[in-house]
Amino acid sequence: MAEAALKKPEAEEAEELTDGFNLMIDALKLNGLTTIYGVPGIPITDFGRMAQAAGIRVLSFRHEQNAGYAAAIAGFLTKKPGVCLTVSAPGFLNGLTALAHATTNCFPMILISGSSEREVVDLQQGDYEEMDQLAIAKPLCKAAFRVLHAADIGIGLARAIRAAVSGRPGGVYLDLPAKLFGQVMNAEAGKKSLVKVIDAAPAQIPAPTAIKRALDVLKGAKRPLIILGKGAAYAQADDAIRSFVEKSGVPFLPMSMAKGLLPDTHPQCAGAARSTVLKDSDVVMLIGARLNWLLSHGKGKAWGDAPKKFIQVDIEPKEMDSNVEIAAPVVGDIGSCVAALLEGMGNSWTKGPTDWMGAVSSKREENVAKMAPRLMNNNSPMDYHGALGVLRTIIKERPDAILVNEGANTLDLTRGVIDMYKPRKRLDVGTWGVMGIGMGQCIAAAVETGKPVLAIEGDSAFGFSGMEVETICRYNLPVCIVIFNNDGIYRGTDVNSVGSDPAPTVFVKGSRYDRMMEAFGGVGIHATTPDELKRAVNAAMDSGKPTLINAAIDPAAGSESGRIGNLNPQSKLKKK
Ligand code: OXT
Ligand code: ADP
Ligand code: MG
Repeated sequence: MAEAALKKPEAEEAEELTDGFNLMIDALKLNGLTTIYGVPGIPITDFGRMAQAAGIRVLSFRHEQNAGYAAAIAGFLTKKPGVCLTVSAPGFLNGLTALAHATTNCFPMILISGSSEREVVDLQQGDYEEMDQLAIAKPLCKAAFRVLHAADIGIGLARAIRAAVSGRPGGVYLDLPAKLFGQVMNAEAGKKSLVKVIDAAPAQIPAPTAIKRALDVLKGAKRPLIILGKGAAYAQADDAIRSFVEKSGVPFLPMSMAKGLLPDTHPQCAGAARSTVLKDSDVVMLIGARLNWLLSHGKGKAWGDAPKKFIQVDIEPKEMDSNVEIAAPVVGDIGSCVAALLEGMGNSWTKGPTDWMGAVSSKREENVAKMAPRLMNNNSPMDYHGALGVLRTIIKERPDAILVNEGANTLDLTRGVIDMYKPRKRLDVGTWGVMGIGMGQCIAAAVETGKPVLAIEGDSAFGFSGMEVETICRYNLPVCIVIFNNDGIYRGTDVNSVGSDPAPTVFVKGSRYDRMMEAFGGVGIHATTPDELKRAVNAAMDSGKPTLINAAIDPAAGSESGRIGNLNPQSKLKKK
């Protein structure tokens, strides 16, 4: 008896052990998830440290929402789930907007949050940061899982990865209670419990009949149009999409984040003839774009009176007929669908009607010519066009740079003015038109691609994530932020006619955002003319140093809600 008791500790010492911390790190690495965006704290502080020590890149933010937006856009850029790591309750909630945003935009992302003890939370006994996080996350994401046993970490992460990237991509929540991290188990058994996800997003091959139907509808068109959405950009089927568009001879309209999939300067690009092609087309083929508010739901004034037939290529069958009848649904992944369409076209496909392409081209040239002189002004204070004129040339000269863009006028005018030349180079507010994606997207774009980043930010938009300039400086990322500072939301000119408080849409006049960057060791510049702006941005892009340029824009230059003023209700009873 005494002998046995003496032997036991020896046997225990000999057993190699692992724990929840290590298993989670091993599971992430096994699946190639080697970057984490997050904010440390109880109960995941040590996890972040250990992950870093194990070779995972851990980017520590100032607010979880920005880390979440970084993870979401990392998912878009890489087709792998972007990982965001937060603490419990408040940190989790801070990350939740980004998780919902990822789901809405069809970006694969996993929000991993530490949580408090189940036994206490479920009895509502007031644990530290008590919250039933799984229940709260569920309606806001594609799937939500909780892992209670260290031996289930491998399966838990595998389920999260598959849910995020297969079919229509989206956000997934993974709940890891504090106790899980410290759970110890046999190292060999732990290793065996890990799962390497094979073929996480299996190809979804379209039915041959669907391909034939789509091509028949396209062939019958007199005024066809192809709309490319960010799903097409996400699919990374760039060559096939380009071949298909060129072989079809059909004008294409890129949605905002699909700009550059084919260059905006491509002869078939109808970006500068948007109203014309929406109104006058008779067959519209959507590739990875939804008929949501951004396309006026496929009906109404924007689409004109002529009857239209829609072809829709999408991985999500339920997307079909969501707003209008889809005459030719093609369900499958875009790579497989476009390859099948190309094959179905054979070698003798007749290009789309040339008179229609000609009409679109002349409308486009007309709009481009109308805008050109406005882009050349060197006014001070700057207007949007003068400032964008120089930034447009900078992107033309540096087509590999990634452009991040948010605001209202700053967003809408940048989208129209700045041509994009390569796929997945334009990142913006996406389906919700959400402000606050800016700095998170800058950080993830720089980290995931290693390319220089130019952010064009409204002063309001920047304020939602501005503190992350410290993060940009801390990691010394090649990010140049240009703030279009017009002293407010849409404009800086509103006045409160009845009291001394400022009007709700205006900020401190003449703010110097450039000094925020200087506070953290980055370069800050105040630019008052397009020439100054050009010099400052070129210097920043050449040096790769974190830079913030405060571009002083005429406070009266913008319009309410940018180009979506029609969605902004105005009271007829308002006191003047
Ligand atoms: O064909 P026509 O003749 O029609 O012409 C079109 C094109 O053919 C032509 N065009 C061109 N011409 C010449 N050359 C070229 N290259 C060219 N390219 C195009 O130009 C026109 C217009 O083309 P476009 O833009 O393609 O077409 P259109 O009709 O605009 O397209 C419709 C849409 C709906 C697809 C498009 O407008 C779109 O994508 N819009 C997105 C809008 C959006 O998402 N906006 C952001 C939200 S606004 C508001 O909600 C804001 N908030 C509230 C808030 C939010 N959002 N989030 C959170 C978390 N909290 C609060 C706030 C606080 S904005 C905001 C801050 C704003 O202030 P800032 O200081 O940041 O910004 P400033 O406004 O600058 O002050
Ligand atoms: P945009 O805002 O650019 O118009 P949306 O976000 O509305 O684009 O639409 C993107 C669409 O692309 C979604 O309906 C989504 O299901 C689809 N999608 C995403 N990835 C793929 C893919 N790999 N294959 C097919 N469809 C995809
Ligand atoms: Mg503004």
